[in-house]
Amino acid sequence: MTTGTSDKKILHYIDKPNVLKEIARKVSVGERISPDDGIALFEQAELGLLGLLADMVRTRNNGTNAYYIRNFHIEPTNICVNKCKFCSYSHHFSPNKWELSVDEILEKVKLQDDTVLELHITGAVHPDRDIYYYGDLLRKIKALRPGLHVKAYSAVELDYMIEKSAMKISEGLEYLKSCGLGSIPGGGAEIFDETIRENICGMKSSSNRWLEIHEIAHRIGIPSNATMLYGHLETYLHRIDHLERLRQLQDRTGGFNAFIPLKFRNRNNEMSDIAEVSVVEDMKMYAVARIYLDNFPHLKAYWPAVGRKLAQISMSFGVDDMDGTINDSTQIYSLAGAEDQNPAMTVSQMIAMITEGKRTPVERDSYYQEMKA
Ligand code: V47
Ligand code: SF4
Repeated sequence: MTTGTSDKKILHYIDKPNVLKEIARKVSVGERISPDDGIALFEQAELGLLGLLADMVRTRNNGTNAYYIRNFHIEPTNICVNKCKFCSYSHHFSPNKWELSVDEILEKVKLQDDTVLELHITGAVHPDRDIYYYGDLLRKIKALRPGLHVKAYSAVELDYMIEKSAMKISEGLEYLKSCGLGSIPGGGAEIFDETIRENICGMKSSSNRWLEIHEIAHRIGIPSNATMLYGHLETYLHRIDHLERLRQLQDRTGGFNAFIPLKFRNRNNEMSDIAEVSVVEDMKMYAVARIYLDNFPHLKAYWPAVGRKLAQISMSFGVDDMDGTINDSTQIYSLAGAEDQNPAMTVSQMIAMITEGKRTPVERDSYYQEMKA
């Protein structure tokens, strides 16, 4: 297989250590890289090489397209049974404590115009709310806006509500699907390594449980995303272990749409003593994820978390999805110290950001179908 210009540029790297030469060869012919290769990329490859290799994979999957969606978030509550050390959002750390009523949530839905295609619902794990509460909420939202795709409830929220209702995971997911659940967001994955997970979010659902919930969701026709929280206590080995577990699951089901690396932000939480990683480290993370996850169709930069500038640059390191317009509807990252305290982007700002990054802006729906003007 040839890849044109990128192939020629890669010759520039022929003097690199053998291991990088061999990785470059594998990527250029579409061969899967190994966990050791992934570590070598993190440890030895300079950004120029990473950008080229990630760009090859991105181009193969998505051409010059960079996708965005008109979307908004609803965070129903920040009252949480868990106490993750990195969290600035839950009632344990945030200055505010809230639980929206169903009517208040429906009011927020009514405020959005018909061009908005997707609602992302996620929040804390409320001790008193069960699966019927959340199923009923989905039904009411769909009754109000049948065409709105609802991507809702992280695997951690799902684990709690399904367990509370004494259902099997498959029963709980089937029930929520029948109420209008369209897909599952990628939250709660954090870092799969059990020792680090225990340290930073020991009360949370286990890694195996997170993977099991996504696997069952895929089998019953509910697609999902996957995330990884990076830039805290984890090593490159832990990052590759996380990517490897996701790649294996995706080989079995093909149900993941996008992978979203989430940079640890250190304001107002119990891990504030840990410095945030550099932009170089962020770009490495995007590029290695794009190269390693050869079976994931999309790599997303979640701009409210990393800032617009970093998201824009990430398009040269494998990213093809800029998430969406958001409409100032999420607080998770503003509370943790992100640059945008009221995240909202107009479609023209989104198009300008993508065009300046030399990509083709494509408005998408939740299934990555292009929206025709
Ligand atoms: O699981 C919480 C993360 C996630 C911090 O699927 C933090 O399209 C960094 O998963 N620093 C929830 N990260 C958000 C999420 C998400 C966001 C956007 C799109 C999608 C999608 C999913 O936020 C949590 C956790 O990993 N998080 N606190 C923090 N201080
Ligand atoms: Fe609760 Fe989620 Fe915050 Fe953990 S990250 S404390 S589960 S809201």
